[in-house]
Amino acid sequence: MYWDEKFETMSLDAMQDFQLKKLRQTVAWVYEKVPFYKIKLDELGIKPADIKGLMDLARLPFTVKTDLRDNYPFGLCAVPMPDVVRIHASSGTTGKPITGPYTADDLDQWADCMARTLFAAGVRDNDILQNSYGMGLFTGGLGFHQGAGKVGATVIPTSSGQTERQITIMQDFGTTVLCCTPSYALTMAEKGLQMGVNFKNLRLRIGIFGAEPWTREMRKEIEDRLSIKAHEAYGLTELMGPGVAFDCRAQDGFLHINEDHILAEIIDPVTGDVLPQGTKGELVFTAIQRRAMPLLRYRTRDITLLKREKCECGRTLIKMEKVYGRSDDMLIISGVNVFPSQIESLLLDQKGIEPQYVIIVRKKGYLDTLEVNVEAKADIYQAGAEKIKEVEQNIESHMRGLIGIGIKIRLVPPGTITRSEGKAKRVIDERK
Ligand code: DLL
Repeated sequence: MYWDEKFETMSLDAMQDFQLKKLRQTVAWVYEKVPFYKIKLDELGIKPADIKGLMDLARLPFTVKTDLRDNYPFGLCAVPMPDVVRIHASSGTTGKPITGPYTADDLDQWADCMARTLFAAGVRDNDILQNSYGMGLFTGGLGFHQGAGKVGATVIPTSSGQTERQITIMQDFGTTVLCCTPSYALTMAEKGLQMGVNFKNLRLRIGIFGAEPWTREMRKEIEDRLSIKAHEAYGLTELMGPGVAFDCRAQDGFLHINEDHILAEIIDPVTGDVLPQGTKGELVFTAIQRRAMPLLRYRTRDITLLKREKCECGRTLIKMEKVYGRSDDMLIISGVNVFPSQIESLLLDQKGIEPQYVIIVRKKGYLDTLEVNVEAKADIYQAGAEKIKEVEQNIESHMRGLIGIGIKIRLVPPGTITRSEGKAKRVIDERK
């Protein structure tokens, strides 16, 4: 069962023919409409007609985050303002926000990509979908809203926050599908428990989580606590928002990319060279159907790998592995590269702790040090200092064995780490 069987199960030959046609149209479009791209392509001596095969994608210039900031707010927009019907934006960590303008047709395509995401997770028109992604400039809220509208599910647009009310609504309205960030799902599970709710007795059966990295271990944790199947959505404001990639019933840690809309490549983040399938590197996307702001070879800074293989769900769309994290989130401790997600996955394997943690990076002399504050389970905390030390030491030696560097583990009292209602802040870098 597919939302769009034609494209989701297309043969590789047909897909590549389609992609080439759309890529050529897009390059011609931005060459004509966006001075930024005309200058870049002219500098490289490339005319739109030179794009003869998908191989030529690698000849096109990259677009990077600073290009968007330098052209803020609408310098990369390819249509006049009357044709723009919506603008989203992401806050960004520094400087100006990143803007995402859409034409009416762009919005429709986005809703379609979101409908594929929801349908693949098992959402149907008889579902009651609680949308707890932030509504507003963030693409999560409205992206899910429109997709759910296409599928015909009953939408409850709660947005994020007011967690107690979320749980009450979930009980009273009979929510069957929950959409929010994985860290907020965890916050809800905890609040529900405090309110005396047994999630097994609710109608909730599916969650669709994304917008931040989360490990397979975290997925299991959320599935157990909320008594649901947890699915995943991936995307970014620059490309449309959620709907870029989604997982299916295989739940194998890989997500199908809507490659009839977006071409994916993996590059070496240092040299910019395209890497072969199966190699981990930086994900680069080219939007081939959008008209308001189609980006060429946009460097996401997200680290993952691509894989094209038969999927048990029957979809032929290329797959990307769950995102390990962003290249800018990678920590280099004593010369060893560590992703916060690696720490999460090792941590969540351990006994005596809650899945609430924060990683603190400090500089001691010339050395960078890592400390992880993680909440103790209530019974461990009550058992006293000796028990706490034992758990800390167990986790430290487990981590040293697997990551190869010393990480200081500090158990903190239950409930003391700030709970997330959106994207969790898991790393505090005190070196900056
Ligand atoms: O987070 C869009 C979104 C909303 C995706 C709701 C899924 C669900 P931005 O705020 O622009 O857009 O942030 C995009 O978030 O480059 C990744 O680094 C990260 N990200 C998004 N989804 C995932 C995911 C939305 N499933 C940035 N796993 C991206 C890991 C993710 N990281």
